[in-house]
Amino acid sequence: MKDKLKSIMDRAISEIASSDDMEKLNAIKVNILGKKGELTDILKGMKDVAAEERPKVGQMVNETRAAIEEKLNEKLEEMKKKLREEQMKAETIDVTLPGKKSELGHKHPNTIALEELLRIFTGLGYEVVDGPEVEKDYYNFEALNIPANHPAKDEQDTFYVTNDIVLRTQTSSVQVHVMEKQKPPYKIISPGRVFRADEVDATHSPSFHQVEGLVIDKNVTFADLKGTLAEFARRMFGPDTKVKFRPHHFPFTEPSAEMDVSCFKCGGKGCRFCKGEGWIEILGCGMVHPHVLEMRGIDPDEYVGFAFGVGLERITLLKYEIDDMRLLYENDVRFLKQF
Ligand code: 2NM
Repeated sequence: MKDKLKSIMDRAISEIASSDDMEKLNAIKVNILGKKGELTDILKGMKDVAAEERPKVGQMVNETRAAIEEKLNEKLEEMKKKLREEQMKAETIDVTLPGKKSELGHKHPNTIALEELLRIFTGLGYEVVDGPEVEKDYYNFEALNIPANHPAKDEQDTFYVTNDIVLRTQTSSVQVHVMEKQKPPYKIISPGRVFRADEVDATHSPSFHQVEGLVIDKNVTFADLKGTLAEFARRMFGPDTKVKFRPHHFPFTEPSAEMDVSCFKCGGKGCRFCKGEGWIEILGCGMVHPHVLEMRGIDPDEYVGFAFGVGLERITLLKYEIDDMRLLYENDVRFLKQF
């Protein structure tokens, strides 16, 4: 019996020593210590052992079992340690490597200019409103006193969706909606995308942005228009900016004017930037045409007002001294990063 136990023990030790993975180790455990294992067989054969010998044999079997279990555990720990070490090696992180920077986006120059413009007008008490880019012909043209035969309505100039639906050519259409839904007084500003059937070049694009303002109240005068737009010019282009109004024609305003600002590069002396003029054209404006008010059921003898329209891209190009509008739409990050 003693010999048999010793031979099991020796074989177990050599098998454990030579096994190189956990599965083999487990197989050894099952074969020797398991329910049908060799050591268990010996315990089952105890009934053939003389009664006085049984405690001694039992003790020997238990000691062998304990010794083999210890060897198995030692080997298992060794394997686990080796595995952990290999894993650690594979997962080493070089904390001295430079980190990966994620690219941070920022505002488009048009957005920066728009936000500045809106800050100025909301500061003057204007409310920002928007409306649909696809409009009924009526809201884009007729309600603004633009007659059916007006050249702006030509298919060469306007994108038609159907006969009486257009891509808006100006955001004044938004103001028609406001005048339709709410009673005066109004003091609103409507920024947004507009569309005109233009070929792309340095100063034109079929889609660009406008900001239009409208003030309607009792006793509003042309002096209010001049004061407001002069203040806007000073806040947008610098405190020394001067303004000049030139007579113009718009169907929706009477009288109408275009406003120039003194060149903020040369202060009005004339330079390359203002093409020697000393002045830069900035916006169109005027007193809202009585017919526009009448169409909305607003009595032109009681209410008067002024309106203006600014091309956002024009402001952006001037502000950042960009000489080609196409740069604003190409989304070249090298360009956009500069602002
Ligand atoms: C401009 C120039 C002058 C304008 C007119 C109106 C409305 F709705 F009151 F009729 N909104 N905007 C207007 C006036 C727009 O853009 C160059």
